Amino acid sequence: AAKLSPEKLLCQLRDRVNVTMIQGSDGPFDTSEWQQYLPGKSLNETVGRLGRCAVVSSAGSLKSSHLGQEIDSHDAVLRFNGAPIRGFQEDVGQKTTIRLVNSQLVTVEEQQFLREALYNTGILIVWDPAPYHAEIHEWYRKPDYNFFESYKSYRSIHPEQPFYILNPKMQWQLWDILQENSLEHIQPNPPSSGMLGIVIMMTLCDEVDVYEFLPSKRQTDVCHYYQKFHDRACTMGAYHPLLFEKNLVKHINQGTDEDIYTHGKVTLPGFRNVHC
Ligand code: NCC
Repeated sequence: AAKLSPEKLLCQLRDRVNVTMIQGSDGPFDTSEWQQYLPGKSLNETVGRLGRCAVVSSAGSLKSSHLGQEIDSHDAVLRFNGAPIRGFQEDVGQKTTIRLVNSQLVTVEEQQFLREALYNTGILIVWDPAPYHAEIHEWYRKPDYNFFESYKSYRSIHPEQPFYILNPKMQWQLWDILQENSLEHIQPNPPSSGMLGIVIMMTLCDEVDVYEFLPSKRQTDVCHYYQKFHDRACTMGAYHPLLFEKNLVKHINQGTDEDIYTHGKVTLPGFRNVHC
């Protein structure tokens, strides 16, 4: 497969990756029971039009980065899973507009998820690794993690907090583009939360700065900025096609290599500003 130019690749992402949240009109969620749980407003209505946005990876290389102020200067900030703020503001900032969590966290770590104050700020979005190009009905019958009951519990405890379920079609539309633009065969596992979050923000914002997804000079085997755990697979990928995601993001970066090296920063256009 020949690699597309950055401009063409951006057009493919804009036109083929359909970023939507599950709505009450989507079967099998079109029941009166589900109507009580799914948010009434769309994500677009909830966030409004966003200008400059930041996506903060959870990488260990954020430690001692002093990027907090720069990150908080954005109109909106997206974070992942259980990535904390308290005690790390200097490096990762304190604003959280959206938190994207995987279904494993919501299910396996349900008690923490329901209790920890960390999750009560901003808009929550959960995603689940659905079978390849499965219809919503098929996915609903066999999700990777059955997070639906935990989702309902959370909604009952925090009915005012917007909490969306990502339409699972998006991950495979994105995966297809990753595969088409890679020379190697990619295992059919869904993209990481990081890559999904980047594309979600590209649909909502005019411009997206991504921090420490492409590692800076601080690159380390320490998995997360908030833990002492070492594992190179966190940065390079094992289950998720992380290396391919990072190559693609590098290809469409509109910022400088210097910004990557010093700040781990990549700048991407929002899809509104992509003209095909
Ligand atoms: O680690 P995780 O990811 O929560 O990180 C969020 C995103 O940041 C980017 N990242 C992270 C670490 C690193 N050294 N380099 C990076 O680039 C990645 O883009 C990553 O997606 C996930 O994607 O949802 C993941 O979730 C964890 C875990 O489930 C959650 O943290 C909840 O505890 C997965 N780890 C395990 O299952 C052990 C991880 O594989 C993927």
